[in-house]
Amino acid sequence: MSNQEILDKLRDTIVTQNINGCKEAAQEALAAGMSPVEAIDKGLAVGMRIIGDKFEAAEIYLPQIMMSAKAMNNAMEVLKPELEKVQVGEGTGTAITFVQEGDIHDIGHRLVSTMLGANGFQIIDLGVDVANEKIIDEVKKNKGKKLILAGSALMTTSMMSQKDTIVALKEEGLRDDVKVMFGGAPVSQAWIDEIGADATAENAAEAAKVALDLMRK
Ligand code: HCB
Repeated sequence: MSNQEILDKLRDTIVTQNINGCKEAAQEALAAGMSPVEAIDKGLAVGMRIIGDKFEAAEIYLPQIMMSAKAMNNAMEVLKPELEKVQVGEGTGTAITFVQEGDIHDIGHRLVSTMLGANGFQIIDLGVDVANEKIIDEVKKNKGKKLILAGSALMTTSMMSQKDTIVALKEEGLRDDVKVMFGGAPVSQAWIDEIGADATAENAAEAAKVALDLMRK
Protein backbone atom coordinates (compact mmCIF):
# COMPACT_ATOMS: atom_id res chain seq x y z
CA MET A 1 0.00 0.00 0.00
CA SER A 2 1.37 3.46 -0.88
CA ASN A 3 1.79 6.14 1.79
CA GLN A 4 -1.10 8.10 0.24
CA GLU A 5 -3.34 5.03 0.50
CA ILE A 6 -2.40 4.64 4.17
CA LEU A 7 -3.17 8.34 4.79
CA ASP A 8 -6.54 7.92 3.05
CA LYS A 9 -7.22 4.87 5.21
CA LEU A 10 -6.39 6.82 8.39
CA ARG A 11 -8.75 9.60 7.26
CA ASP A 12 -11.54 7.17 6.34
CA THR A 13 -11.37 5.20 9.58
CA ILE A 14 -12.01 8.47 11.45
CA VAL A 15 -14.86 9.47 9.12
CA THR A 16 -16.51 6.02 9.40
CA GLN A 17 -15.87 5.70 13.16
CA ASN A 18 -13.89 2.50 12.60
CA ILE A 19 -12.32 2.29 16.05
CA ASN A 20 -10.25 -0.87 15.52
CA GLY A 21 -9.42 -0.06 11.90
CA CYS A 22 -7.96 3.26 12.97
CA LYS A 23 -5.46 1.59 15.30
CA GLU A 24 -4.51 -0.87 12.57
CA ALA A 25 -4.03 1.92 10.05
CA ALA A 26 -1.76 3.74 12.53
CA GLN A 27 0.31 0.56 12.89
CA GLU A 28 0.50 0.28 9.09
CA ALA A 29 1.67 3.90 8.84
CA LEU A 30 4.55 3.27 11.25
CA ALA A 31 5.41 -0.05 9.57
CA ALA A 32 5.64 1.82 6.24
CA GLY A 33 8.18 4.21 7.82
CA MET A 34 5.83 7.19 7.93
CA SER A 35 6.47 9.80 10.62
CA PRO A 36 3.77 9.96 13.31
CA VAL A 37 3.43 13.69 12.62
CA GLU A 38 2.55 13.02 8.98
CA ALA A 39 0.09 10.28 9.93
CA ILE A 40 -1.67 12.72 12.27
CA ASP A 41 -1.63 15.88 10.15
CA LYS A 42 -2.28 14.37 6.72
CA GLY A 43 -4.49 11.46 7.82
CA LEU A 44 -6.25 11.57 11.18
CA ALA A 45 -6.67 15.36 11.47
CA VAL A 46 -8.10 15.53 7.92
CA GLY A 47 -10.72 12.99 9.00
CA MET A 48 -11.58 15.03 12.11
CA ARG A 49 -12.08 18.14 9.96
CA ILE A 50 -14.47 16.23 7.69
CA ILE A 51 -16.38 15.03 10.77
CA GLY A 52 -16.64 18.63 12.02
CA ASP A 53 -18.02 19.78 8.66
CA LYS A 54 -20.54 16.94 8.60
CA PHE A 55 -21.66 17.84 12.13
CA GLU A 56 -22.10 21.47 11.11
CA ALA A 57 -24.16 20.37 8.10
CA ALA A 58 -26.31 18.21 10.45
CA GLU A 59 -25.31 15.09 8.48
CA ILE A 60 -24.08 13.42 11.68
CA TYR A 61 -24.73 13.92 15.41
CA LEU A 62 -22.76 14.01 18.65
CA PRO A 63 -22.56 10.20 19.22
CA GLN A 64 -20.77 9.83 15.87
CA ILE A 65 -18.30 12.59 16.74
CA MET A 66 -17.61 10.84 20.04
CA MET A 67 -16.92 7.58 18.21
CA SER A 68 -14.59 9.38 15.77
CA ALA A 69 -12.78 10.93 18.75
CA LYS A 70 -12.47 7.43 20.25
CA ALA A 71 -11.00 6.15 16.98
CA MET A 72 -8.52 9.05 16.99
CA ASN A 73 -7.52 8.28 20.59
CA ASN A 74 -7.00 4.62 19.67
CA ALA A 75 -4.66 5.58 16.84
CA MET A 76 -2.87 8.03 19.15
CA GLU A 77 -2.11 5.17 21.58
CA VAL A 78 -0.02 3.69 18.75
CA LEU A 79 1.54 6.95 17.53
CA LYS A 80 2.22 8.77 20.82
CA PRO A 81 5.19 6.61 21.96
CA GLU A 82 6.81 7.28 18.56
CA LEU A 83 6.13 11.01 18.84
CA GLU A 84 7.80 11.06 22.23
CA LYS A 85 10.97 9.53 20.76
CA VAL A 86 11.54 12.61 18.59
CA GLN A 87 13.51 14.31 21.35
CA VAL A 88 15.40 17.23 19.82
CA GLY A 89 16.12 19.51 22.72
CA GLU A 90 16.38 19.66 26.49
CA GLY A 91 15.82 22.39 29.03
CA THR A 92 14.18 24.49 26.34
CA GLY A 93 11.66 26.08 28.65
CA THR A 94 8.47 25.39 30.55
CA ALA A 95 5.14 25.16 28.72
CA ILE A 96 1.87 25.59 30.57
CA THR A 97 -0.72 23.88 28.36
CA PHE A 98 -4.49 24.03 28.78
CA VAL A 99 -7.88 24.19 27.13
CA GLN A 100 -9.80 27.37 27.85
CA GLU A 101 -12.73 27.50 30.32
CA GLY A 102 -15.99 25.92 29.10
CA ASP A 103 -14.21 23.80 26.50
CA ILE A 104 -13.53 20.08 26.82
CA HIS A 105 -12.09 19.41 23.34
CA ASP A 106 -8.73 17.92 24.26
CA ILE A 107 -7.44 15.97 21.24
CA GLY A 108 -5.44 18.85 19.73
CA HIS A 109 -4.37 20.04 23.19
CA ARG A 110 -2.91 16.64 24.01
CA LEU A 111 -1.13 16.50 20.66
CA VAL A 112 0.39 19.93 21.21
CA SER A 113 1.45 18.99 24.77
CA THR A 114 3.10 15.80 23.48
CA MET A 115 4.95 17.62 20.69
CA LEU A 116 6.20 20.37 23.01
CA GLY A 117 7.36 17.70 25.49
CA ALA A 118 9.13 15.86 22.65
CA ASN A 119 10.94 19.09 21.82
CA GLY A 120 12.43 19.51 25.27
CA PHE A 121 9.81 21.62 27.05
CA GLN A 122 8.88 20.78 30.60
CA ILE A 123 5.09 20.42 30.43
CA ILE A 124 2.65 21.63 33.04
CA ASP A 125 -0.65 20.29 31.67
CA LEU A 126 -3.61 22.01 33.33
CA GLY A 127 -6.09 19.93 31.29
CA VAL A 128 -9.44 21.08 29.95
CA ASP A 129 -12.02 23.69 31.04
CA VAL A 130 -9.38 25.83 32.73
CA ALA A 131 -10.35 29.15 34.30
CA ASN A 132 -8.09 32.15 33.78
CA GLU A 133 -7.45 32.42 37.55
CA LYS A 134 -5.80 28.99 37.47
CA ILE A 135 -3.64 29.98 34.47
CA ILE A 136 -2.51 33.19 36.20
CA ASP A 137 -1.71 31.26 39.43
CA GLU A 138 0.45 28.84 37.46
CA VAL A 139 2.32 31.69 35.74
CA LYS A 140 2.98 33.26 39.15
CA LYS A 141 4.26 29.94 40.53
CA ASN A 142 6.69 29.61 37.61
CA LYS A 143 7.80 33.23 37.34
CA GLY A 144 11.50 33.52 36.55
CA LYS A 145 11.56 30.46 34.28
CA LYS A 146 11.58 30.61 30.46
CA LEU A 147 7.84 30.30 30.16
CA ILE A 148 5.26 29.84 27.42
CA LEU A 149 1.49 29.46 27.60
CA ALA A 150 0.09 27.07 24.96
CA GLY A 151 -3.67 27.38 25.15
CA SER A 152 -6.32 25.75 22.99
CA ALA A 153 -9.89 26.76 22.19
CA LEU A 154 -12.09 24.85 19.75
CA MET A 155 -15.23 26.92 20.08
CA THR A 156 -15.79 30.56 19.20
CA THR A 157 -17.19 31.02 22.72
CA SER A 158 -14.14 29.63 24.54
CA MET A 159 -11.83 31.49 22.17
CA MET A 160 -13.13 34.74 23.72
CA SER A 161 -11.50 33.75 27.03
CA GLN A 162 -8.10 33.95 25.35
CA LYS A 163 -8.55 37.71 25.24
CA ASP A 164 -9.30 37.65 28.99
CA THR A 165 -6.14 35.63 29.61
CA ILE A 166 -4.07 38.41 28.02
CA VAL A 167 -5.96 41.11 29.93
CA ALA A 168 -5.45 39.22 33.22
CA LEU A 169 -1.71 38.78 32.52
CA LYS A 170 -1.41 42.54 31.92
CA GLU A 171 -3.42 43.42 35.03
CA GLU A 172 -1.15 41.21 37.16
CA GLY A 173 1.98 42.73 35.58
CA LEU A 174 2.94 39.32 34.17
CA ARG A 175 2.65 39.87 30.43
CA ASP A 176 6.41 40.35 29.92
CA ASP A 177 7.20 37.20 31.90
CA VAL A 178 5.58 34.76 29.51
CA LYS A 179 5.17 34.08 25.78
CA VAL A 180 1.64 33.30 24.70
CA MET A 181 0.70 30.92 21.87
CA PHE A 182 -2.94 30.18 21.25
CA GLY A 183 -4.40 27.63 18.85
CA GLY A 184 -7.45 25.62 17.90
CA ALA A 185 -9.67 25.56 14.81
CA PRO A 186 -11.27 29.05 15.21
CA VAL A 187 -8.01 30.85 16.11
CA SER A 188 -6.53 33.01 13.33
CA GLN A 189 -3.49 35.27 13.06
CA ALA A 190 -5.90 38.25 12.94
CA TRP A 191 -7.30 37.18 16.33
CA ILE A 192 -3.80 36.78 17.78
CA ASP A 193 -2.92 40.31 16.61
CA GLU A 194 -6.20 41.72 17.92
CA ILE A 195 -5.77 40.36 21.46
CA GLY A 196 -1.99 40.89 21.65
CA ALA A 197 -0.89 37.26 21.98
CA ASP A 198 2.48 36.25 20.50
CA ALA A 199 1.65 33.51 18.00
CA THR A 200 -0.57 30.74 16.74
CA ALA A 201 0.09 27.48 14.92
CA GLU A 202 -1.89 25.35 12.48
CA ASN A 203 -0.92 22.02 13.99
CA ALA A 204 1.14 20.37 16.71
CA ALA A 205 4.35 20.11 14.68
CA GLU A 206 4.17 23.80 13.79
CA ALA A 207 3.31 24.61 17.42
CA ALA A 208 6.62 23.06 18.52
CA LYS A 209 8.57 25.08 15.93
CA VAL A 210 6.79 28.32 16.85
CA ALA A 211 7.30 27.71 20.58
CA LEU A 212 11.02 27.06 20.09
CA ASP A 213 11.28 30.29 18.06
CA LEU A 214 9.48 32.28 20.76
CA MET A 215 11.87 30.94 23.41
CA ARG A 216 14.80 32.34 21.42
CA LYS A 217 13.31 35.86 21.37
CO1 HCB B 1 -17.14 19.46 19.19
N1 HCB B 1 -17.39 21.09 18.20
N2 HCB B 1 -18.58 20.01 20.45
N3 HCB B 1 -16.83 17.78 20.08
N4 HCB B 1 -16.00 19.03 17.80
C1 HCB B 1 -16.41 21.35 17.13
C2 HCB B 1 -15.21 22.06 17.72
C3 HCB B 1 -17.24 22.27 16.14
C4 HCB B 1 -16.38 23.23 15.30
C5 HCB B 1 -18.13 21.39 15.21
C6 HCB B 1 -18.94 22.21 14.23
O1 HCB B 1 -19.95 22.76 14.57
N5 HCB B 1 -18.48 22.30 13.00
C7 HCB B 1 -18.22 22.99 17.13
C8 HCB B 1 -17.77 24.36 17.64
C9 HCB B 1 -18.48 25.47 16.89
C10 HCB B 1 -18.02 26.82 17.26
O2 HCB B 1 -17.99 27.22 18.38
N6 HCB B 1 -17.64 27.56 16.27
C11 HCB B 1 -18.37 21.95 18.24
C12 HCB B 1 -19.42 21.94 19.17
C13 HCB B 1 -20.53 22.98 18.94
C14 HCB B 1 -19.47 21.04 20.26
C15 HCB B 1 -20.56 20.97 21.35
C16 HCB B 1 -21.08 22.28 21.90
C17 HCB B 1 -21.70 20.11 20.76
C18 HCB B 1 -22.91 19.96 21.66
O3 HCB B 1 -22.83 19.52 22.78
N7 HCB B 1 -24.03 20.35 21.11
C19 HCB B 1 -19.82 20.15 22.44
C20 HCB B 1 -19.03 21.11 23.36
C21 HCB B 1 -18.47 20.47 24.56
C22 HCB B 1 -17.61 21.45 25.33
O4 HCB B 1 -16.45 21.63 25.01
N8 HCB B 1 -18.17 22.11 26.31
C23 HCB B 1 -18.87 19.36 21.61
C24 HCB B 1 -18.37 18.10 21.97
C25 HCB B 1 -17.48 17.35 21.23
C26 HCB B 1 -17.07 15.91 21.58
C27 HCB B 1 -17.01 15.64 23.08
C28 HCB B 1 -18.05 14.98 20.95
C29 HCB B 1 -15.71 15.78 20.78
C30 HCB B 1 -14.48 16.16 21.63
C31 HCB B 1 -13.75 14.93 22.14
C32 HCB B 1 -12.44 15.31 22.78
O5 HCB B 1 -11.77 16.25 22.42
N9 HCB B 1 -12.07 14.51 23.76
C33 HCB B 1 -15.86 16.87 19.72
C34 HCB B 1 -15.06 16.94 18.54
C35 HCB B 1 -14.11 15.78 18.31
C36 HCB B 1 -15.16 18.00 17.62
C37 HCB B 1 -14.50 18.15 16.23
C38 HCB B 1 -15.26 17.29 15.23
C39 HCB B 1 -13.04 17.79 16.09
C40 HCB B 1 -12.06 18.49 17.07
C41 HCB B 1 -10.74 17.77 17.01
O6 HCB B 1 -10.44 16.93 17.85
N10 HCB B 1 -9.95 18.04 15.94
C42 HCB B 1 -14.70 19.71 15.97
C43 HCB B 1 -14.66 20.13 14.49
C44 HCB B 1 -13.45 20.97 14.12
O7 HCB B 1 -12.60 21.26 14.90
N11 HCB B 1 -13.44 21.40 12.90
C45 HCB B 1 -16.04 19.94 16.65
C46 HCB B 1 -8.69 17.35 15.68
C47 HCB B 1 -7.51 18.05 16.37
C48 HCB B 1 -6.23 17.27 16.02
O8 HCB B 1 -7.41 19.36 15.83
O9 HCB B 1 -7.89 21.80 15.89
O10 HCB B 1 -8.18 20.42 18.00
P1 HCB B 1 -7.46 20.69 16.74
O11 HCB B 1 -5.94 20.93 17.17
C49 HCB B 1 -4.90 21.15 16.25
C50 HCB B 1 -4.66 22.62 15.88
O12 HCB B 1 -5.80 23.44 16.04
C51 HCB B 1 -3.48 23.04 16.69
O13 HCB B 1 -2.72 21.84 16.79
C52 HCB B 1 -3.64 20.76 17.00
C53 HCB B 1 -2.99 19.47 16.60
O14 HCB B 1 -2.65 19.42 15.22
N12 HCB B 1 -3.68 23.54 18.05
C54 HCB B 1 -2.83 24.42 18.67
C55 HCB B 1 -4.62 23.19 18.97
N13 HCB B 1 -4.41 23.81 20.13
C56 HCB B 1 -3.31 24.55 19.99
C57 HCB B 1 -2.66 25.37 20.91
C58 HCB B 1 -1.55 26.06 20.47
O15 HCB B 1 -0.92 26.85 21.33
C59 HCB B 1 -1.07 25.93 19.16
C60 HCB B 1 -1.72 25.11 18.25
